[in-house]
Amino acid sequence: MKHFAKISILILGIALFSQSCKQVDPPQPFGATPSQKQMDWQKLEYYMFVHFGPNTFTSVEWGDGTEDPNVFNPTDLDCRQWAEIAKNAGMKGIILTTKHHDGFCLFPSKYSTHTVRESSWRNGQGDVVRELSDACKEYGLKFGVYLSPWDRNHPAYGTPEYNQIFANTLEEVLSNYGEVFEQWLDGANRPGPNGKKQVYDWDLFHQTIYRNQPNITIFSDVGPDCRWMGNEKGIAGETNWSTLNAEGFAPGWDAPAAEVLNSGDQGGKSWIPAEVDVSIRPGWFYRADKDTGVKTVEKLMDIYYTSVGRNANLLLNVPPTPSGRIHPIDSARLIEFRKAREEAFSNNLASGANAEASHTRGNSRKYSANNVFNADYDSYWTCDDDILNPSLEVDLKEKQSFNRLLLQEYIPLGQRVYSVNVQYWDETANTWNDLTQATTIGYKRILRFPEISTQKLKLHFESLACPIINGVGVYLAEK
Ligand code: FUL
Repeated sequence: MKHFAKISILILGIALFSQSCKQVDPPQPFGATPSQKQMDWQKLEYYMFVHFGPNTFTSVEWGDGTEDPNVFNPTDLDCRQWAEIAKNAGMKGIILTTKHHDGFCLFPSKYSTHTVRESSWRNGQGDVVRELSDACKEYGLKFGVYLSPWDRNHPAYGTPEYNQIFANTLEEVLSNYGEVFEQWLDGANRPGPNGKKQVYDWDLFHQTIYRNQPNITIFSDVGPDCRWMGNEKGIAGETNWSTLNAEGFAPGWDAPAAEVLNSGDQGGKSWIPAEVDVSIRPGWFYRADKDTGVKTVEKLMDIYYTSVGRNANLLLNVPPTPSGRIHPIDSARLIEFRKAREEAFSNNLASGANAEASHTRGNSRKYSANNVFNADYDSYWTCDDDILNPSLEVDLKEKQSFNRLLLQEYIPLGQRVYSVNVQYWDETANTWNDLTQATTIGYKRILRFPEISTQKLKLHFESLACPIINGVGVYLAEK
């Protein structure tokens, strides 16, 4: 009999082992999903915006296109300094205003008479786009371009001819300076110098952009590749879907309401993730009288939590001074901001934790709960297709004090979770108590709450399709 029991246990063991090793198919993608280039873009998380041009010298936000090109005269332009600062700040790239609403081109465009060529700066031989794109290559940074379709200088603005002129200008910038990771298309559209409003040919613009840079991400109010998130304060929606119903909408006046852009559309037809654009200073362009208005590190951390911490990329504007260099106040602040992020997120208190899930897909080890702790982006915990409300218990192995919880959904298979409720274990009362809750997760979600000491957490998910979680981190950030 004893012998028989041993054999039975062995058979059971083998059965369980082979069950856990058997090939269980991953979940099918759910709804709209990111392309590979959108995934690459999302992983950049944080990069620099640079507003630079005649406005830097005239102290206005919107030049009207009548400014003398000679006002543009940086005495000590140093794009390598911008790149070095961006690199040291932990940023992954730089997007430059190559042509703002005043129409002035920071490169010698063939399609305009309002450019660096018409200025006496470097005897009309200068090219800021060349210098910055070279500096980005040297420092291993991505290079992106902003070009305003709205042009307050160009005489053809407001006529059908302008569309081709703008497409030609895009082509110039996108074919002469190497790889461009993002094309920033500003939706602003007001009457031009002749009082006429332009009807933009977005299809022509998009075709031109993709023809020259097949891997580029196009930003506008409504994508097609990433979207504006509805304000310039750095605050993405607490609910933030990377999906949007963009059909029938266009950038500018025809864009969806700001609140819609802020939260995206649950179940939206297209994958159009949010990008948060915000300035480190009160305006987009440098003004000496705003040197005291550079955002504090606390404010920048807040913005980090409401952008990267809410499933959006952060595009932080750092405008150079009329000398052509970034002000020391701004660069010092960027380093403090980097240190604050490192201080908060360098020590993951869940790195050696153990997780138990209420459900695991096919009971397969391939989808086991502990996958949420490893660094491999493509390994995750998930459940069978019909499980929409599973829970995950995290055992930190010992009591830990913390005040941040970082969650990541495996978005290559779509954004699914619409609610997560977090409880902590109260060992004295022997109960699970509510700690915090959130709606969407997406690529990355960081939850903030008052410091708590506990050994165990329980996460309850509610999801449109079986949730797929590839990251859980627990941190203690300075208050
Ligand atoms: C807006 C522009 O009008 C501002 O000047 C700035 O460039 C900002 C990033 O986009 O639409």
